[in-house]
Amino acid sequence: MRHMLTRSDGTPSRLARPRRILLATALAVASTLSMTIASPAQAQTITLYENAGASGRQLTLAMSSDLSRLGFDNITSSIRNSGARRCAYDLTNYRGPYLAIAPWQYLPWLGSWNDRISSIRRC
Ligand SMILES: [Ca+2]
Repeated sequence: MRHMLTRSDGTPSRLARPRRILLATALAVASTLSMTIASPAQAQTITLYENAGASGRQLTLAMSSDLSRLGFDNITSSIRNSGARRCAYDLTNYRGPYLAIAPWQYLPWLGSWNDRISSIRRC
């Protein structure tokens, strides 16, 4: 197809340029749309990571969760919150001291809260 739009001297014909611009515009619109659609879904989740810097095993939660039931008790080392404020509790069933996590906050290392979180919910 591209050969048909190329002159004998190898330069693109006048038809080729508008088509390329149209394609670029379509890609830009598609990219904008996918970002717009993705944001509301992500806004409801928080992801816990086994290791620092958002690495190792991970668990993404959309609702209040007791981590002992999910095999993720006392192992979280970093957190990426993709949504509303949440509280991470030292004990099961949302008890004990808690760590407040701001909306959209990324915590690459939990410091004194490393390997402590046992339950988490919006607060
Ligand atoms: Ca704990």
